[in-house]
Amino acid sequence: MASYVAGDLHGQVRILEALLRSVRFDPREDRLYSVGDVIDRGTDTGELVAFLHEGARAGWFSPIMGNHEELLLAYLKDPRRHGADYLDPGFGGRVTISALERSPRSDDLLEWIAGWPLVLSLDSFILVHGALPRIRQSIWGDPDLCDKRVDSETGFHSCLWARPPELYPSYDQKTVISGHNIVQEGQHYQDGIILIDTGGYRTGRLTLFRLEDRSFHSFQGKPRCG
Ligand SMILES: [Mn+2]
Repeated sequence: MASYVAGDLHGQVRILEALLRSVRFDPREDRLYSVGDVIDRGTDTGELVAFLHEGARAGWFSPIMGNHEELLLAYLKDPRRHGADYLDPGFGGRVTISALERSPRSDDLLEWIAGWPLVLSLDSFILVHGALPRIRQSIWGDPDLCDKRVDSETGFHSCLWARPPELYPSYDQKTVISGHNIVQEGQHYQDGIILIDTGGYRTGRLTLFRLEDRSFHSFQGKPRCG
């Protein structure tokens, strides 16, 4: 059995399938985690979400929330307030909205996405989309702060939107695995922090990190974007 963490997928279901084949992923034994930003940008977002929803039901897939999922949910609650940001071509929300409009199961899918946790703590690893919020006056982050540190105007969680240099290792010595900030190759960004978003929606390159032997696995495909 092996456990893999995928970087930001943004609808790139074809590249994910090829990557899973290349590591001989076996859904009967192996596990796949996502660090969020499953949706938006990619024209196959609807197909990817349906595939992963099946995976969650079958027990081989576990996601956490990304800033794209957070803005989607905010947009659906208040389209007038968040429409300009979410539907901006640079953010890429339109493909997700049209996929939801076409899906007979959109209510199920949205309920599922709304339940994704902000952070996931495993034995030796912590998954968070952007970064752990910093414990004040320290160099450490704390997963328990993820649901507490919110932007006072938007209510958005800082752990989903953080950019360098605001990335902090966890005080409990677990290795933090994040997406959101694009790197050329999956890498040890600094002690205790691993970054695995290789910008697949524009580079065509998706990356997995295997927990058991701390190895990186990438596949170079062709992105399909809206
Ligand atoms: Mn992101």
